Amino acid sequence: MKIDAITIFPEYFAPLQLSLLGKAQESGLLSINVHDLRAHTTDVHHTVDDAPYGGGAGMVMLADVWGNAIDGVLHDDADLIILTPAGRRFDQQMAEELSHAKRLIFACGRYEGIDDRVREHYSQTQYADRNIRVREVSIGDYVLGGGEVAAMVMIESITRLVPGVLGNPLSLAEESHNEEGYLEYPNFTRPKEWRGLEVPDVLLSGNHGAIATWRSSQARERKDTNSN
Ligand code: 6GU
Repeated sequence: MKIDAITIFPEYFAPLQLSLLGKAQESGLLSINVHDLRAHTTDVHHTVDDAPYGGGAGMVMLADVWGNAIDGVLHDDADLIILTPAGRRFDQQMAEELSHAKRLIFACGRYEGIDDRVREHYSQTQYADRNIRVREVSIGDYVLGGGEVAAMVMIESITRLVPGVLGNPLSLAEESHNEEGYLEYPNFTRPKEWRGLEVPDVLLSGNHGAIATWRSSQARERKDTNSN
């Protein structure tokens, strides 16, 4: 999988070099390239935004600068993801879908977002015919300062589903097993007693049927407790 991210703050993406994602890039399983939007500005001040037509608060990012930046990384068979709090909510199902993609391009908007003609332009049939699909995505119902952190959340959750990226594929199988609405059960490790709190007896019983039953009832209870 090849990932490009376009941003005015490339430094935000430094953590992607750590841990399993860093290893997956070293092994060639994954390539992640971060691009500075300002490299595509056309004036001496490196302007990336301007006041909105029609008035109102904040600034809007320039279509021309974004168009130049996106054209620089665009390939056939790509998903162009525009990060905006007004987008479709990201979830595990979208992560699973995007984990099969060949190329992902993340456009990280700041301020009041990107001129809407960018979305409109890359949604045209000439791009659809090249199997380029545009989507606006949000990671949840709260407002961030920009799309960078949202893109990183998506990159981490998508890439760990790419075969070979996660250390232990068994935990993936168990996760998908739990996808139909069950949150995971509580886990315990040594010691058997900690600050007066004991590990549930059933987990020490060696009775795998009883353990499975206990875990599924605990997962259900946890889901109820933590539901909004
Ligand atoms: Cl993708 N961008 C911003 N600015 N805020 C968000 C978001 C994205 N997703 C949730 N909140």
